[in-house]
Amino acid sequence: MSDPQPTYLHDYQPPAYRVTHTELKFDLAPSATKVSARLQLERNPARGEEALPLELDGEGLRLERIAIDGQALNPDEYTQGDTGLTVHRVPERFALETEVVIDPAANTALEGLYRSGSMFCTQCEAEGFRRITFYPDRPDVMATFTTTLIGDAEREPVLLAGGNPVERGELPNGRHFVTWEDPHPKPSYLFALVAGDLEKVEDRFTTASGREVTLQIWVEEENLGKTDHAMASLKRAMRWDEETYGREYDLDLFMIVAVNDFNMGAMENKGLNIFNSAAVLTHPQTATDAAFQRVEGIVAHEYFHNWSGNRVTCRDWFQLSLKEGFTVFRDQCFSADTNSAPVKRIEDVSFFRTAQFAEDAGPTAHPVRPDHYIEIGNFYTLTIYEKGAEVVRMLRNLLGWETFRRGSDLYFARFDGQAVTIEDFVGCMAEVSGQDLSQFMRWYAQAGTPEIDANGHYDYAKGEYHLTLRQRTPATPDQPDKQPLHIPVRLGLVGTKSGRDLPLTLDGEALGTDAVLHLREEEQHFVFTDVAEAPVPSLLRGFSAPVKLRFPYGREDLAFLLANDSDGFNRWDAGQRLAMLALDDLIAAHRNGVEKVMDSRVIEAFRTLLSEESDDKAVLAEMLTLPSEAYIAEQQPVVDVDAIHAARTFVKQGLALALREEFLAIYEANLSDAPYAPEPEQIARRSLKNVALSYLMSIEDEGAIERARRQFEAGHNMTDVRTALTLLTHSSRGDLAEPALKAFGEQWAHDPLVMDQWFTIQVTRPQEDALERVKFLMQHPAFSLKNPNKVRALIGAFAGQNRVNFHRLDGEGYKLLADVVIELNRLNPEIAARIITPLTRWARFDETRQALMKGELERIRGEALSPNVYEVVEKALA
Ligand code: B3K
Ligand code: ZN
Repeated sequence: MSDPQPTYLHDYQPPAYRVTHTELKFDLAPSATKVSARLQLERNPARGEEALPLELDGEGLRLERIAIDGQALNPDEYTQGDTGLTVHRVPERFALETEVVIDPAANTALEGLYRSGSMFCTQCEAEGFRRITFYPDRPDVMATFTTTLIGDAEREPVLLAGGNPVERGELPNGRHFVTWEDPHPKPSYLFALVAGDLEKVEDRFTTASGREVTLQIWVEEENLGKTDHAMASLKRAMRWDEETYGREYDLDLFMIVAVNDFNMGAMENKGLNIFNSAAVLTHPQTATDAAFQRVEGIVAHEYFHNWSGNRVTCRDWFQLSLKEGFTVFRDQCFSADTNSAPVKRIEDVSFFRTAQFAEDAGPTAHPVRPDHYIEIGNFYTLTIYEKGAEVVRMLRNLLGWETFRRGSDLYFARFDGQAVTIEDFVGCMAEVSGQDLSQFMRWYAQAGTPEIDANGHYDYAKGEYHLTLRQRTPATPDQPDKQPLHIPVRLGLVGTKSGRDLPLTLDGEALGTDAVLHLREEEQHFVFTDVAEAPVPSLLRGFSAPVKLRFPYGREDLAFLLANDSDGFNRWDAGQRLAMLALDDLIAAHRNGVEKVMDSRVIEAFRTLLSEESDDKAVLAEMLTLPSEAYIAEQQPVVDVDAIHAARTFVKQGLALALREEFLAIYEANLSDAPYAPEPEQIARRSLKNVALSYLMSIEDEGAIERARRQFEAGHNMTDVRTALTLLTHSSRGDLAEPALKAFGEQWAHDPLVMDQWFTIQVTRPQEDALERVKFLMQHPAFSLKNPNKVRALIGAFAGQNRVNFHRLDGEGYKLLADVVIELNRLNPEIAARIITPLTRWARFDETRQALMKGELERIRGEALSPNVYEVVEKALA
């Protein structure tokens, strides 16, 4: 087998043929489904006058018949290879008919048509449709679809596809059929079907212009009681998109289906969204607050794609962030509007700075718009999604909401029904605003996290504050030299006497108390005049750009900002920076074998937080949460997992010992018997209470252990139960944890989503037996390597969240992950190429661990690899 070859953006050419209509018929059978296709094709003038051969993608298809305009082709009229089929000569306009047979039951990659339990379902993005039939499987070929599904009336009473059902009927031998028509031209990646024994929950939505839309959520019968929240979220999202972006739904029917085996969270197929059951099903007894919020966000995200993705789609897969970055930005704003906006921003940024920064610093770093790939399935990344969303957020901030909205309106109006590029999107924003966004476009082309070094001083005599900003983006693979970016830096100057934001005057212009500086050069100086008192600068407010900003803050400065900054996000960030300074000292102490001493300023800062009556409990809970081990690791030149774990534990225990009474009071004050609701106010109380409990449990305070035990046994809701069970399991009190785990495992043996949590709780414990537990649990009847949720819950959680045990010095953690990758490379390459991530970050560790990790990567490289794993491993070992 030759090495897989990259595809390059600069090689893009329009398709030689367009499909105007696609007619599909599926005769469903688990191991031999017959797919008959009839495509109306015509030469594409955009490609030129020449009569080119017809190239179709197709993988793993057994061809039974091929005909043009009713005339079967002779074997010498076409060539079939591993990845497709070429018809040498075709007319200018013609109908192509094919019949192929595929094997859904053998499809463990979960791309194309596959089985999930007893259901049939599809996943076509990015290139799954070619595993269903021969087709120009690229997003710039858009056609209307008519789909007929034939199934067994008893086994598959429900037959769904995108669009509207137009015909149904009985057939001989207990078979039946349904025909669906989708009037909106769509690319093949948005095709979907589902067949099986499903039940539905139905609701209605009337659009702003009066269209009556039927909303359906299809699930297996036992999950009928778990759809309320998803349905409510869907309706809120539909209304929000009308009110915020002026976007209405465009079919009479919108369906969501929950499936248990799914590679991602969900998929925005036109009219028929297919969801990982974990991203749609909720119940107070089985799902945590975080899961409720995740469901709300994903339901909204997929719905929003109906415009940003489906009506206007991507010309090619290099433009993936055109739909994903914009849609993530839209779902973030929706969640911010629906819940607590400051907390949403803190959560998003906290995750972003941990995980996307790490991606940018690793061997798979790539720009928001990559210029080449081997396997597009590897590019559904934090950079494309989350950094893409940050770039759109910067545009919104640069233009202001009103102008941004006009740009969005123009984009949707001008490109409706088309497959377009990132230039088209940014071009609309430039056009409506009159701004020159050419330098801004570098955000799409340049990989890596820009770093800003900021310095400032106050000139008492002149009443001036001088600020210098210097930017630099470190080299990333394939991109040694970087150009300066256009970086919006939002800031305020907080007066040290008044504790208030001071008025900002720059070059004689009054800017209010909160302004945006435009950093475009490598280095720029800003002189603020009429500054009446010495300030502490509050920089990069709201995380106004996805960069690392360094400023030589002293601990007093940070404690001051934590208490006084008017920007909620920066108050939180000041607390994180303060904790980081203390953690850095403790990490050094641990490494040098010096006695650790708790920084009293951190204790005092926390005491102040705990003593103030906070009106925003959710923000307080975030402020009380220490930076995660993963985030701390990101800040270290060489990651020492043991020192980080020890330092963080030490700070947590130090705070718990010093503030025991305060944490106890918070815990007690936020207990509640109110019936569970996933509402911001309740969620805030629970998270505050549970943060307090986790501090108290870090010192295994007897009262706290008793409270955790009671909280578990009360079984009020999954948020509380899971927190209590996690704290017990991660403590040294095996006598309490083991019976609790056993009871929980037995109680929920029937519920795969709860069992996922049961796996994660156990394999993330810091005790030394964690790795043995992983191995043991991999044999559990509820575990399967074929199910991506199980792989994530057990293997992903261990390798990603249990840092001390995954990085064991005997290399057993690495070996276990490599074994799983090798197995998954055969079963499900997309998941294999994701789960391998922690091993690819070897360069961040000490030499011993580097050698062990590289050794495992080499072992993987010795296998016959899928293009997915091949691409990642080659980059990791380059
Ligand atoms: N667009 C899908 C991605 C699925 C791709 C998997 N290979 C999910 C989403 O972003 O909404
Ligand atoms: Zn998406």
